[in-house]
Amino acid sequence: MAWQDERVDSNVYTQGEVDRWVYSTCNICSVGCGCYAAVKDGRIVGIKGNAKHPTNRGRLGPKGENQWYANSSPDRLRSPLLRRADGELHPATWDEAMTLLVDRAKRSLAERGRNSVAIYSTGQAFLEDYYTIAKIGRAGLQTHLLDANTRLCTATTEFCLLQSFGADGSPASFDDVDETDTLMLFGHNLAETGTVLFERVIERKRRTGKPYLIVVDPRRTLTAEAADLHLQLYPGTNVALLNGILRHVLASGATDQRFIEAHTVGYEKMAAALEPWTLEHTSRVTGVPEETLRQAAERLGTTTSLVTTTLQGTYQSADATTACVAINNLHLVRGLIGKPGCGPLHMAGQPSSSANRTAGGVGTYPAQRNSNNPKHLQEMARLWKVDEHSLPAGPEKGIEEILEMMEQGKIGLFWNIGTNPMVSLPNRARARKALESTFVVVQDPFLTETSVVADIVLPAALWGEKEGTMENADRTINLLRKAVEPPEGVRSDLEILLDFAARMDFRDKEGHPLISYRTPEECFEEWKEISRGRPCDMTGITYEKLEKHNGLRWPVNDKAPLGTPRLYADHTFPTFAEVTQSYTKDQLTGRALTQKEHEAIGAEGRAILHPTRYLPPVEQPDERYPMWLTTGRLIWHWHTRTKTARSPHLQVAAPHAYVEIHEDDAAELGIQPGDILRVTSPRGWLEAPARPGKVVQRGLVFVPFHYGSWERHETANDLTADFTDPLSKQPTFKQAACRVEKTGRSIGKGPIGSLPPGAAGVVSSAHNAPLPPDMPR
Ligand SMILES: Nc1nc2c(c(=O)[nH]1)N[C@H]1C(S)=C(S)[C@@H](COP(=O)(O)OP(=O)(O)OC[C@H]3O[C@@H](n4cnc5c(=O)[nH]c(N)nc54)[C@H](O)[C@@H]3O)O[C@H]1N2
Ligand SMILES: Nc1nc2c(c(=O)[nH]1)N[C@H]1C(S)=C(S)[C@@H](COP(=O)(O)OP(=O)(O)OC[C@H]3O[C@@H](n4cnc5c(=O)[nH]c(N)nc54)[C@H](O)[C@@H]3O)O[C@H]1N2
Ligand SMILES: [Mo]
Repeated sequence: MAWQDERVDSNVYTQGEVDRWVYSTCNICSVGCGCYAAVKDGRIVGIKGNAKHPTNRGRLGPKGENQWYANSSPDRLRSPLLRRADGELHPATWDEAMTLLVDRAKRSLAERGRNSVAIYSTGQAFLEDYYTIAKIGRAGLQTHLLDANTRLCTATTEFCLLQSFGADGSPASFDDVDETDTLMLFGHNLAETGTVLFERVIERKRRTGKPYLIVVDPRRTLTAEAADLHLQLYPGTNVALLNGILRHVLASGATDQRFIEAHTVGYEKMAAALEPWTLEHTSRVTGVPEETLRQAAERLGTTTSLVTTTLQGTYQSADATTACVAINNLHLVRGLIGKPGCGPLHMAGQPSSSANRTAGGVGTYPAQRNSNNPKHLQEMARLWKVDEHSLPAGPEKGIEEILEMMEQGKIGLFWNIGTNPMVSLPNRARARKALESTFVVVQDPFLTETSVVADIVLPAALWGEKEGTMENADRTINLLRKAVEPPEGVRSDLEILLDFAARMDFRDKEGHPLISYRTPEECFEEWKEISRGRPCDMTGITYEKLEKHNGLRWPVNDKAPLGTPRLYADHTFPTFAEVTQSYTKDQLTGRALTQKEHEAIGAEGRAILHPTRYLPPVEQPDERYPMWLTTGRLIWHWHTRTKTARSPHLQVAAPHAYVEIHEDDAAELGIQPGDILRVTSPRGWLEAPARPGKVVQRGLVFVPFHYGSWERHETANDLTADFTDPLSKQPTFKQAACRVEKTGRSIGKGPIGSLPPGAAGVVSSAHNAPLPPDMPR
């Protein structure tokens, strides 16, 4: 069992009793903690953990506890805004805004053809929203330009799973984390980015000594501090490290030959590619001492159970998909998959990015259908009652390709839902220029940095103000009930999408409206039929059942009425030509294979082992830019801070960006703590105070990416590069070259950047802390 006990974390601010507690799920991060929203006088006044939810047994992280402040922030948008002739955004009615949106969509289709409207959505909305985006996009607008911030986040999860196993969906679950002897966190700073899951791991470790914890990260993070073994590799060398480990595992005879023969294809080619990767060579390339590598390889070669998680240190690194495929290879050659305590757990980041991949709001078709398989498209056409030839086929386009299409004048409308790309896209100067050249709709509860490029702004309802489901990182579908009405003038994403579909008058073959459902639950009921018989079968789910059981893991159907804790227990993989979600891609170039080429692999229910070639990061430090730059997260903030900066507690904990630098590098450059540094890359610069220490390795600086104000010049993505992984098309946020200089200014002594976790008055100890006087009540 996961947790020994319940512990109900809460953060409520009200005089007296609350009126009611409404069933919900935390909308921060992919762990997916069960919670209740506190309602008083029609407003959300707090939150508490759900003691019965198996994921968290009542616990919440600091951001989870603080997410509700944003709901009552006085600067919520209350009406649509339109950019008028004076170049400014002005309030408008919903009718005006929707009429303009529909007009622009029609114009774009008429003037530029089918693939000229792009919807760029999120990993923070609901499965019902994504399914609706898929239906509107594919069957209504007939565009294959559906993408989301999930491209920046978990595209690699999907593509590494397609490569190795034939379909999306992480094999292992959090239950396996509870059971495993060895847990490897690969490029995953769980202590700061999945706080409740980290607590779950650490609580068990304190009690039982298990699991043995291996952390792979170029920084000595809080997570690495808790590890039994920290592999502090050079940035961008994940594949080299994994190749070295795999070669050692193979050479030491630690493989499961029976499993390899019965359940995999491709062993010979995979093994041949590992030949150069002796531990000595691997040590030279990765900077990890040979002895440490041997220790890791021996542990990974002997452990009888293993869960490996991956996150942005893998996905946003050079060779992203290849590194994750190497991890799949490791699990396969040791037969450590489909058994308790075993399997890769390629993570998601956002609370429901997995649902967007599952429901088809991005890239691939709904319910893991293969858009290169005519039979799958026929089936979609039958289910949606549309003409098969109207559905766009072919490979998906990632956001970086969509930006390129904007630069070429091919996009007539870019509809941005629930994401803030002017802070989160790499190389944002280029991205801004592309967006400025296009008609842009921004759907968000707040005016964000992205509003500067918006032609229409649509005010959206937030968490707690709408109903729907989300899918977390381990395939759990969770329900969120509506706690309160959205503020006057604000609509939910689903309402906006349904209104758009109605105004566009999309019809099916029989002349009926393409979309006939009116509520989230009706939408879910339709979606269930779309999922029938597919890997993500949800035909056994109802909203009621989700609430009763506190979430269920897909597939949930007649065979598995209470869901499926781990995939591939029978060691059959969805690689059959007629089932597979993808004919796979060439592991080196990313070229999509044809059906014939896929058949030639001969997988037919077996997993595929791919050769994993190491390619160093595209951009390397040189004389002008002698240091590595990496970017990532702090425990206190959520992405572009539209929610967390509105919590007084979190804002105080980390009010501005900073530059983490090794103390020896700082000493060499004459840098004192608090000195304001200018960090320059080939694409731009930022200025922020220095925090020298031992977290980063020498030659590396780290800047959190949460800070995006156009005025303050502290934005990591002014510096990052827009190179993408050839398979997943995910940008390489984790490696760029930079130069660090002193500006001669300093913020002086005192806390720099971010308080340590557990700081008094900030985290759980802040329960019932009074709000500062200027906070809304
Ligand atoms: N506090 C907080 N939590 C969050 C979020 C948030 O904004 N704030 N966002 C959520 C989302 S959407 C996501 S995607 C996740 C992300 O969660 P994580 O992936 O855990 O977070 P990051 O800080 O982006 O990156 C993780 C680590 O990758 C390391 N890294 C950099 N380069 C390399 C490399 O070459 N190899 C390896 N092995 N590691 C490398 C970095 O040093 C960093 O510690 O967090 C989720 N949880
Ligand atoms: N340099 C660097 N850049 C990165 C990363 C990194 O590690 N380094 N990580 C990348 C990753 S993994 C991610 S996930 C992205 C995240 O990047 P973004 O998605 O751009 O960041 P968020 O701040 O989460 O943006 C969500 C937006 O949706 C709005 N919103 C909240 N709730 C709702 C809702 O219910 N409906 C609607 N319509 N809007 C809502 C919020 O106000 C906010 O503006 O950043 C990526 N960019
Ligand atoms: Mo993410």
